[in-house]
Amino acid sequence: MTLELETISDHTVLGLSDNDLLEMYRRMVLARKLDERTWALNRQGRVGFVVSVSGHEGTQVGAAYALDPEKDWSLPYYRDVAFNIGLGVSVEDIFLGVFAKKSDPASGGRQMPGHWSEPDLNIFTHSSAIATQYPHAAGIAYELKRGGSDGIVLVSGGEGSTSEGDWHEAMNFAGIHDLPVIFLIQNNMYAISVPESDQIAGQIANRANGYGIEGVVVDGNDLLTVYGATAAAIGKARAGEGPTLIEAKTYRYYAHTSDDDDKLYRTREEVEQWRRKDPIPAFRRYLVEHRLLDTAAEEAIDQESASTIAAAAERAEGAADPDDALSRVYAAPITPVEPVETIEREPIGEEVNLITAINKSLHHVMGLYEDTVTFGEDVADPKGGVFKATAGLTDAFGAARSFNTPVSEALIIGLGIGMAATGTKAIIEIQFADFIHPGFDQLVSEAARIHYRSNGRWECPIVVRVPYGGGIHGALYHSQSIEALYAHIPGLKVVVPSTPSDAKGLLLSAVEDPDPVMYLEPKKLYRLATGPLPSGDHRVPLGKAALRRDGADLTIIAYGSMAHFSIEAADRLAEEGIQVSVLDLRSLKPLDWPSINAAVERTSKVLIVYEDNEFLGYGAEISAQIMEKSFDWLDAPVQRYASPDVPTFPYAPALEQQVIPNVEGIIERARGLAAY
Ligand SMILES: Cc1ncc(C[n+]2csc(CCOP(=O)(O)OP(=O)(O)O)c2C)c(N)n1
Repeated sequence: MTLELETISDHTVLGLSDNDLLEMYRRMVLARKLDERTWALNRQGRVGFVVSVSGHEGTQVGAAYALDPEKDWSLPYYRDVAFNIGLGVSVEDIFLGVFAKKSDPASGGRQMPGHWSEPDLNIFTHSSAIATQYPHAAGIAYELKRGGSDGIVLVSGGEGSTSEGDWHEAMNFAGIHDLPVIFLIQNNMYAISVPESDQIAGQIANRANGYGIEGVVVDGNDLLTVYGATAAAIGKARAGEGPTLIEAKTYRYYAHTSDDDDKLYRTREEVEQWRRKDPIPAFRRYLVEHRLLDTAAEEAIDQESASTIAAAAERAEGAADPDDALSRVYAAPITPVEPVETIEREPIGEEVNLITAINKSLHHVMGLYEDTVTFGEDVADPKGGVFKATAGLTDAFGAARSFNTPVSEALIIGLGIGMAATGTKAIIEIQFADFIHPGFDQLVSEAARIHYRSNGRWECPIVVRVPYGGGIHGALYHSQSIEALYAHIPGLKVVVPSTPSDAKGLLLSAVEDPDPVMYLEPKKLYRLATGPLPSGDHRVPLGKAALRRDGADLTIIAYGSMAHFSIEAADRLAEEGIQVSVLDLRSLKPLDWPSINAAVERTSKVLIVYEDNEFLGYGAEISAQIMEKSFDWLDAPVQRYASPDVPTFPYAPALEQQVIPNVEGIIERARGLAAY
């Protein structure tokens, strides 16, 4: 149900003391003066970029005042200057961000100003991508609820953000699970230049109804009303009664940012009209009427704010500039040093196929670490995943640790990111690689960048399991190879097991790693690849290739199902007297360069086999590195055998066979290379 909340005209009903009111007023004044100072610095050319808060102070100070940063979490958006002041972020820390200084606690100068983050106050880092914060909020709220905390989450954004899928997916999930989360939408009627009429059909708060959530509309310029609505929503969430959507109607007085010219899309009359509803004079009048503020007290607050700002800006401007753009890409950087030059011995263990190994390894790792959860589409029992990878996990560990999600890939990955912020390790399942694309933004713009963009203050340890690849007649949408897209991204690690023992070893290492790891499962091998599954805590280090065959004539570099086929090809070539090494990469990022280099030095000829499209595929990178770094050892050009430039893979068996690399093709190319 949507409620239009009445303006609150008496603070005593809210349980606020006189001091509370004065403190709220002080925070609004501080935020306004900080904004004005930042604009002035921008015009003087001393700071690069301003995201203005002026006009939103009533909403932001009111909402923040209702939170308890000791146990509550906040996910602000870029305009939330006053909200952050309200949470306890110091003016100096804000200026360190504005001046992009090394000691900027939010990002060390790596992000634009206004990209808030403060682990000590439970303020989670955010990006510039509109609406990506909502699934994170849902993930944090899920963990607070699962852990039995009475902490709640407040996530904030503009009205434009409610047009993004991430917002709807998070609202839906919050509604399904009755999560303790408040969606605060600051509706200032413009998303840059786009007016509300081009953005939203109907009313934002009404959208809550569709998700089983209560929606309320408040006058965002009325501090007490916003405080009252937020406090009520928080009380409800703490009592386990679920989420609330608060739509606060407000206005920004300046352009969207210092790069915008609002005269193009708003009249000065309109701005003036809204300035007459300015939350600061309105609240000042309230305080004066209630004899809480006189001229002397007002001037004292003005002066105190001005001097706080002047001193903070001066100190921040004089602080050291950042000088290190290269560190903290990974929480645990891995640089392989020792090459593998001997065939990896098969471990001892029960003989299983790849999918059974993955299933048993998930059971093992979730038993080992209580802070793990797994979720995705169809993951929960009784189905246990469309490939049965997660079968039995709900029964073994409970519905809170192994659960189904809606069909919402951005949400699925975003939930994991939010959970990671609370210290929980999500082992996410994406049903098919072909359907990960809606989650691309969450992986690339969020998970991969969280450590870097927070200058190392947050980690994002998630494992994203993804069945990928062809050879199973899955056609165009159940066959894709996605490794090159993700291995390209700094901050992500990408692994591909091709044997049951590696499936376990890489899973355990991925779960124990503090960075986001994409764990690609070659689904062609689910039943085809069999081998021993070691018992106990078997680990395969990330960034270490395996030599599967040793031969002096040439090396095939492959991974996933193509490693499997390359071994078969090598066995057959041996019968013809051609001795082939097969290097199974296992880790695509980090890449085991020393082992590749050693293989080049041993055999001087290299064929790279991968089933993705050849053009700009993963093999192109290996080939380029060999040419650049090991050219002198080569006796022949490095060759690639991969899929041609067509969408992978057409359905009819005859069509798929025409495109996907196969054993005969490997043999043919290896023969040619050996004879070169
Ligand atoms: C996903 C995405 N698309 C586009 C942009 C560019 N952009 C930055 S701010 C903005 C408008 C956002 O408006 P709104 O959510 O209403 O917040 P406001 O700035 O008005 O407070 C756009 C389109 C972006 N940052 N992210």
